[in-house]
Amino acid sequence: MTRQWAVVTVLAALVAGCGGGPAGNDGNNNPNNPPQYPGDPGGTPAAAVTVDIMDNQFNPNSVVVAVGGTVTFRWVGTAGHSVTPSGSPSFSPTAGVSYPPRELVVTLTSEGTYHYFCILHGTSDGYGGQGNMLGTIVVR
Ligand SMILES: [Cu+2]
Repeated sequence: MTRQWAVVTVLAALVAGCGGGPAGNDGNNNPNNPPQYPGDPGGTPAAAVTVDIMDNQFNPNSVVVAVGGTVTFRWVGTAGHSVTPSGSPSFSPTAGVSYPPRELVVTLTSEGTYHYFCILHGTSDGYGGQGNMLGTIVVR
């Protein structure tokens, strides 16, 4: 293989990866291949953070808050999106498919790693989803 072809092959692999979400997460309907939630972003826990709900991603998709801190979800995209907890621990309140202008404030009172997704553009533990709207809240 020439060097040129090697470059083309690598670029093609990168482009393919962008369309299908994280590598290894193509089989969203496969319970043996569950969605991969973002990891702990590190850093100092904040008392209050804001997550923008874009078309179609949570930005940032992983945050660290202190115990008793808040996450404010702010709908800024034009499409409908939900904030739906996945697994345990869970949080409340949550939001069904909603449109801007809307904000949802969640207070996290217990340490843990919380996962959530959009029911239209994320996945629920490997079943029936599509896309890549997955988010993580780390409370510590
Ligand atoms: Cu969505």
